[in-house]
Amino acid sequence: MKQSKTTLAERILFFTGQIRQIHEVRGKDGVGAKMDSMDLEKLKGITIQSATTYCNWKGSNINIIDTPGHVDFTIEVERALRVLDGAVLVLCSAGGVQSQSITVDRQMRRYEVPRIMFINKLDLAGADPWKVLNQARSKLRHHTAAVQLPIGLEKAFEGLIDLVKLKAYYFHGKYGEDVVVKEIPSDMEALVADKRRELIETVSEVDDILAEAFLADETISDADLEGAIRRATIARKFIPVFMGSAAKNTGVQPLMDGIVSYLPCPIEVSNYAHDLSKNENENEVELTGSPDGPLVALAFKLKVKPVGQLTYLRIYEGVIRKGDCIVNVISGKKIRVPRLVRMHSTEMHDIQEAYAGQIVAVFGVVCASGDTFTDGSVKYTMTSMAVPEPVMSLAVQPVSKDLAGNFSKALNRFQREDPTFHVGLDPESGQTIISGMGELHLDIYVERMRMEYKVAATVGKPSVNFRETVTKRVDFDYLHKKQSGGQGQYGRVIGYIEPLPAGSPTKFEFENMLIGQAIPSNFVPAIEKGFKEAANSGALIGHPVENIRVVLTDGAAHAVDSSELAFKLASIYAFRQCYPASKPVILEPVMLVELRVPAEFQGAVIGDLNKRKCVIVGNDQDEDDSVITAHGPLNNMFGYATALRSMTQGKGEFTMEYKEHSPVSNDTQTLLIKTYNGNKATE
Ligand SMILES: Nc1nc2c(ncn2[C@@H]2O[C@H](COP(=O)(O)OP(=O)(O)OP(=O)(O)O)[C@@H](O)[C@H]2O)c(=O)[nH]1
Ligand SMILES: [Mg+2]
Repeated sequence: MKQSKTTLAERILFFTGQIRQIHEVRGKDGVGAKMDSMDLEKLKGITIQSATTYCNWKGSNINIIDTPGHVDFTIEVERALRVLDGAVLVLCSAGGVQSQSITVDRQMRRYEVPRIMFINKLDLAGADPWKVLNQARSKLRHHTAAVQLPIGLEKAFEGLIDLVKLKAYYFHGKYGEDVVVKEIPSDMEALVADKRRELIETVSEVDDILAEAFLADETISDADLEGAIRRATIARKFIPVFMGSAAKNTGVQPLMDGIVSYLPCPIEVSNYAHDLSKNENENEVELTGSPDGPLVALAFKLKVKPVGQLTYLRIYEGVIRKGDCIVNVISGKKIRVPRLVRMHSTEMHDIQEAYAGQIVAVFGVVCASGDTFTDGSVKYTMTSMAVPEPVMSLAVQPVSKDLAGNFSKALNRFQREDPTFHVGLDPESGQTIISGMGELHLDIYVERMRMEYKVAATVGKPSVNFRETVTKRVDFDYLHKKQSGGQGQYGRVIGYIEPLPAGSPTKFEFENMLIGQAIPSNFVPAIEKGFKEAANSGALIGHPVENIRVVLTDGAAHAVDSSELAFKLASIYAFRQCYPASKPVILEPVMLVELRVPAEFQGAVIGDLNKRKCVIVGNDQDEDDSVITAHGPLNNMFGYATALRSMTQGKGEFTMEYKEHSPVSNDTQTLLIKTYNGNKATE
């Protein structure tokens, strides 16, 4: 069940005057929400890319990023959390803490982002904010308490009580724009007293000032309580819980008040950079967050437009002005800022200058995402976001040759914009291979290629690159002789092939150990070439043969009929003849897999890993999670993201990286050879 982040963002933009009209995600008017601007987002009703906007609420400037919820687009969440000073974790009051909530909450923790929680959809049947709050305590280990109480629930949901100010709020007018403040209904006074006490107690546990007043039984004013909640939230020791219904326009304005009251402003957050002019161990500098210092800005996202690159910047210190020269600390390049804008989803609003704390975009500045810009007076770099490695690959091909231009244009753009999307060529088949975070991730790009670039593409099955190798020394002695009519061919090669010792830096070695003039030395390069060519395609399944040494010890030549071609052919045939006797094996890429799953799923996950022929090399407990390390064949891991997601209700995370090529099992080898020969026979 979706949490409605985009629906909530739409209300925020409406109440802050950034949009004049509310449009629903997949609404009947066909317009769609402001923050889901991409055609495919409107079509599917899901957020694929995060959208950036800004607003002003009661005098405070707020930059907002609406992120996708789906784990395949996790990079969008990573980069948003990298640059935001505070976050609103939106939960559904019926669905509660879901798998993606856990993942996102873990990311918020990684970037040490203070957060508040919004329990949405109180109008839904089965809405139970207290159940969700308890789940946050147990599943997310949040130290948390409600700062509001609902007046009525489900169909009868009509307003909220503010536990700090002790007032009741109702939302009148067509869009709930008219907030009516009333006294607390008398039948709710006891409950309110109870919940307020719970709030004070919970905050007291992590705030000494409030604890003192609470223990001394002093009366606690609104301002005391508000101050304590703010301190505890910014210190990431407490998460205040707000409630409402975004779609019914109930509770959005108090949430905005909460964002201003409890989340930090830029100068209250510590941000660090590395000073490249200093030693590695002592180069961390704290940024002031003030406009007075030298400019330090992080490029966290970019978009490739037909007319140039749009680069999103978070400014951490200093000021940036249109026309300024800024320096890319990574490349050392000095660039003039031709255009400075504030993004309102896809709209660009031109501005002349921007300050520390703001999120803006520059147009026409080429850089990579993760680059740091300064005014040139300092050499600071900021750490970039965590970029996970792609987990699966697919072969793609445009259906017709005419589409090749647009096909590569689209892939180039996607690859530059999304660091989790990789494009490569399969050296063996020459096909374009795309890699990414999961099936949805790759599907979306194939779909975008069709919608935005009019390129229909065929998609293959995921595959891995096998290799072959020899395990035993074998001798060869091959005479290639053709002396009937015309120019003859004559060449004889004698020697052996053997496996290279483990850990050799090269994958193919050729050694000439000829003594005397059995073969004139000018033919030796052709012999080496012949063996190399033959090793390009092993006899087992046609994949390259690696870790092999070819030694030439003897041979024979003919005064007239020997030629480079004759010796090259002799070598190719010699290799093919002796290769089967060398006990060749197929090698497959083996991955280092690291999993983190809630302990309750450990048994199921390990059982499945065994079935996939993974070897478990580590299994540790980390709080409620099991951290499992395994080595497993990539070929058995396709679809694993999906499998793990369903095995663990989406709560499992894993990373996978290439470790080495190792021999496949005998059964697998037999099967692969059978398939290869079968395919060859049908060709
Ligand atoms: N009953 C009810 N429905 C709501 C409420 N708020 C939003 N919805 C509906 O729930 C759905 C939420 O969709 P989105 O706003 O796109 O959710 P999201 O969290 O942005 O989804 P992703 O970005 O794809 O992760 C929409 O169909 C909304 O109409 C609410 O308060 N009550
Ligand atoms: Mg959304």
